Amino acid sequence: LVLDVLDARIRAVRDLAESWASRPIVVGTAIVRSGSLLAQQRSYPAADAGRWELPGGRVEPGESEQDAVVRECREELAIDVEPTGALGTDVPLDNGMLLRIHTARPVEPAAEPKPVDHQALRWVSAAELTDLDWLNTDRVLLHNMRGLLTG
Ligand code: 9L3
Ligand code: MG
Repeated sequence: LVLDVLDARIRAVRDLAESWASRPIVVGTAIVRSGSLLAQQRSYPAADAGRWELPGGRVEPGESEQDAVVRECREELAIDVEPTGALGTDVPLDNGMLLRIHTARPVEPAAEPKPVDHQALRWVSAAELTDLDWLNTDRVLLHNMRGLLTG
């Protein structure tokens, strides 16, 4: 009986780990230039309109996270970036996906990003980070964002 209970526990933990590992990934991108971080203001859905996030979106089937970072930054910012690493830990989203932040550098620092599908873009200094009304999911990573800007 004890072994049955243990076995059930082990199975439950393994199932949880597997369901977590198989969650679709949404990549966010932390782009730093001259000591500021690029944030964008959502225009949809209505519940999130006006709130700020790191650029990014869902990783498509067969696509690497790095490829998704590059594609999303082209689509949303109209700039080319090169992924350079990871930031913070995964944040669970309401829709069952996981938000995972990558760091990236603009390939051409002089090319100014444009808000293709968003209300606005803003380069934010460490001191200004808390001025923005971040999405709750991105707010979780504020201390990581600050660390990126203050070294
Ligand atoms: N999301 C949260 N924080 C972010 C990003 C890029 C995305 N920094 C959430 C918002 C949506 C979902 O992930 O619920 C999919 O993102 P998108 O495809 O609407 O950008
Ligand atoms: Mg997006």
